[in-house]
Amino acid sequence: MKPTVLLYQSLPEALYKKLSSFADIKQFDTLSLDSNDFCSALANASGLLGAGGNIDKNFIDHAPHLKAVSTVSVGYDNVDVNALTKRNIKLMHTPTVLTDTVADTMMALVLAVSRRIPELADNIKQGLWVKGITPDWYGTDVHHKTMGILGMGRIGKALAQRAYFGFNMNILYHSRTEYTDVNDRFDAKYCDLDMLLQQSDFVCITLPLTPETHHLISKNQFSMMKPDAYLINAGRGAVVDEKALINALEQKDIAGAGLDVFETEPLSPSSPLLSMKNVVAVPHIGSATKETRYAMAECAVDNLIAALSDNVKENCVNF
Ligand code: 8YV
Repeated sequence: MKPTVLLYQSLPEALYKKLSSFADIKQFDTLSLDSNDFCSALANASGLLGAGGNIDKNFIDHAPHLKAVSTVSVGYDNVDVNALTKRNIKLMHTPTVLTDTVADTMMALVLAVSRRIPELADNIKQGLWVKGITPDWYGTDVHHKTMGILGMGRIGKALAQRAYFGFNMNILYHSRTEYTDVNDRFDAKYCDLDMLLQQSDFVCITLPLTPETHHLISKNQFSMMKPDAYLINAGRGAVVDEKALINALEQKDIAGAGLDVFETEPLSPSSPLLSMKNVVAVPHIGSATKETRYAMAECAVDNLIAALSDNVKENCVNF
């Protein structure tokens, strides 16, 4: 008998077919314990596949037969991993396929905010380009500046590669571990957080959200940054204390921010961040290209099939 899989996002047709040849699929738009249909599907499901939502102990208590959760993401801060582990439920994720795409997004934010691309592109559209440009439209150079990378996992390394080889940047980084290969390849310097904040022109966050990283960047940390430095965040919103960020931008403690992630998503249209010219905010698009989202979905389907067949070779978070 085929296992039952609860799918809570859409899948490209070929991947849906692949999964349905292995499992009976019950599809929903989101995770919703308020719906009876959803709860009865969850009660029978061996596998769960989708992205986001709050997968906590209460949620998995509704899933007595669950054997594997396959998230279409690298991050899993929305999942209570301990609760899954206690129940012997595997958590699968997609750590490798999105690395380059997220690093590209971060570099795009670095350039967009420092060279003021969205702001100045908008000026043309508004008919404001009527003579040669004046210094008030000048941006700030990226090449040969110092990039400080917080978190040196796959994405941190891919960002360092772009910044060092593509833009001749100096690389500082802070992470749990020092990596000699990173030091050697990118002539990078491992340092503590304070030094990174004090010396970087671009402070780039690639960290996951954990109890240790929650609000790691707050009022004190902004006060250590150079007034002409930029904050770039494509890790998780809550690594940064957003109120303190807004305050730092208002007080001109820092020059600007390029943000892909926010404490609450979707970001409220009334957020003060959206009325600041020196903020480039994008709607959590780090991995959102056609190619990478397909690869992530494919990886998640393969992960779930492997986990439900007791054939896991990679991408398992907890076993
Ligand atoms: C996506 C991400 O937003 O993988 C992650 O952890 O943050 C992004 O790639 C996520 O996968 C939602 O689909």
